[in-house]
Parts: sequence; C-alpha cells; structure tokens
Amino acid sequence: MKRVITYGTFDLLHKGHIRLLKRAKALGDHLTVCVSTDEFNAEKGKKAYTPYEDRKYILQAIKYVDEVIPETNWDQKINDVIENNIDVFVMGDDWKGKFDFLKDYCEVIYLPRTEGISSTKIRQDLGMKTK
Ligand code: C2G
Repeated sequence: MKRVITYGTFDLLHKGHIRLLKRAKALGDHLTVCVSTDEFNAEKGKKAYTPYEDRKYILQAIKYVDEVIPETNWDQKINDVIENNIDVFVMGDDWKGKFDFLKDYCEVIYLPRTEGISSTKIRQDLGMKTK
C-alpha cells in the first residue's frame, strides 16, 4: 500500500486542485490531504473564502482523496510523514525545492501547476479581496 500526502488550502476548489489530487493519487494507492486550518492560513497571510470544515467536507467528496487531516503549522510535515507511514510527498511546483528536507523520510515530487487558474485569480475576477 503506497501512501501519498499533499498539503494545501484548497479554497474555491478548481480544476488545478483536482488535477493535482488526481496526479498525486496516481502515484500510489492512498492519498492523504493535509488542509490548512483557518488559523494557519492567517499565518500564511491567506484568508480562505470557505471555512476549514467546509473545505475538508468538499475534499472528502473527491474520489482521489482517501483521508483529510488538518495542517496547523509549517513544522508538522516530518511528523506527518512518519506518523502516517507516507511513501510519497507531492506538491505543485510553485513549491519546488521548498520541501526537499523531506527526502530523508520519503520520496518528494513536485508536479507542474495547472496554468491559467488559481483561487487568487477567481477572487480577482469576481472583484473579491485577494488576501
Ligand atoms: N495547484 C496547482 N495548480 C494550480 C493551483 C494550485 O497544481 N493552478 C496546486 C498547488 O501547487 C498546491 C495545491 O494545488 O500543491 C493546493 O494549492 P493551494 O490551495 O494554493 O495551497 P497553498 O496555499 O500553496 O498551501 O504547507 C504547504 C501549504 O499548505 C500549501
């Protein structure tokens, strides 16, 4: 059972998120998604439109997603990888290199982002605040 993990806010869910989750799941048999809590998003300087519980509920409905756990800080990844017996850590390549320290614990893969879409672009196009 090859176990994969990925992290994110997954606000205003769009095709870029789904393509990331689909490709992440294809790398193994089980995908855990670690979703930023509203409090952690504030630390990231982001304010999600959709509250954590709803972002979790939405992700749990996606066929590529097997488990959803909270991301509450920047420093939990090594422990998450060990505790969840993770084989592969996956992120979009806007994060390329940022999590290479995990290579001591699991495979680290950065996947090309989906061009032309982002939660920020959606907010801008809708005339919403982007932060
Ligand atoms: N993504 C993508 N293509 C897009 C937009 C996003 O592949 N057009 C990917 C990102 O690279 C990321 C995932 O979808 O791997 C989730 O994106 P965000 O919700 O924006 O996540 P982020 O705020 O970058 O949080 O500890 C890591 C952070 O929690 C990552």
